[in-house]
Amino acid sequence: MIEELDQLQTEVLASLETADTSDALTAWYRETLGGKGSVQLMTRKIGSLPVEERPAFGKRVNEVKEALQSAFDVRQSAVKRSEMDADIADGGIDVTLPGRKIRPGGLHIATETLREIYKIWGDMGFHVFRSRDVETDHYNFELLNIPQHHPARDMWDTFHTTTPGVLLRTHTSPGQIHAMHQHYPNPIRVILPGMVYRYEQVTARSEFQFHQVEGLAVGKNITFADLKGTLTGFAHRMFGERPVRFRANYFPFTEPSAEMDVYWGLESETDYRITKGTGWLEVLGSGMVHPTVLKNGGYDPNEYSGFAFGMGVERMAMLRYNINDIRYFWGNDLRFLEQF
Ligand code: FA5
Repeated sequence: MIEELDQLQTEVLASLETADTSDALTAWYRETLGGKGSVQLMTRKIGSLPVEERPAFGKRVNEVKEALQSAFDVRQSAVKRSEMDADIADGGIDVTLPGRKIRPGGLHIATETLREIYKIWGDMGFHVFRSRDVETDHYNFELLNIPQHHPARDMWDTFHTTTPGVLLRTHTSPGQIHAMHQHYPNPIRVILPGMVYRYEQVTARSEFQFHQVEGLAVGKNITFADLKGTLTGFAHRMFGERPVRFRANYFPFTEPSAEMDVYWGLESETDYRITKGTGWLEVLGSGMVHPTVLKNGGYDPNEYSGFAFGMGVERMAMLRYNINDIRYFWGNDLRFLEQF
């Protein structure tokens, strides 16, 4: 059988030498190395060989395939070159025509905003901690003090996978627990960026997938004043002189909790729509890390405290660049994307 294979190799190599056009080469490839080509058919004969002869035959088949492939590559580039030379000699290529314009790519507006956010937090001593998009119910909810059937689960409409207990994270907060497990017992100052997914109605201000940047600071004697001061400092660098305000709120994993709004304005009908008639756009949720969450992360709440926040990146970009509909971000319309 090996002799048959060697003979086949000699024959097809000889026929390769006679293939002198791209079409002939394509046909040669189909008839030899292609799915139903002669070499492939030979390979199938392995089943009819005695078991002890199969390894040697298999090895030889692979050698033949490699040799034929490299002979083909060499032949193909020679044929292409001679076809091109012939084309030029024929005057078929007009080298005086202007070249095709290269359209340089650019960073997506969400990526640019994320980088801006990293820079500001980096300057304040926070480093980036990556956490996963596909999470377990345990991390996304339970360790964050949201047990099964807790009414607060309604705050996050969830995409579940077909594996029970596995879901697409609804927020970046499960990363808090991963960060605590990894850093214990050291103080923590991290931001956790990433895409989050929610089974919710798409509107001018809400998408079903969007970026969040979570923040987490854990240490001794961290207070609510630290939270307010740090987030206000961030907002001033991000949005300049726009006023910010904190509103008391509820999150199961922080106590007390607050949302931060940035002033958007209330002049046009769009302003009314986007700010629900208040003039303010909510950009983040925050609060002091709940003692139960600290404990779940391995930190003793009698000794440590911390603050956390989760901000919507597209909402930040809307404020910075005056974009009045969040759906533009992932609509992939170049007329929008090219403006940034
Ligand atoms: C949360 O997701 C909490 N995990 C935030 C948090 C973290 C609170 C740590 C306390 C401590 P919320 O669902 O409000 O909270 O979302 C946070 C931010 O994401 C919002 O302020 C908003 O800026 C943005 N956001 C929320 N839903 C959407 C949406 N559908 N489309 C775009 N941005 C959204």
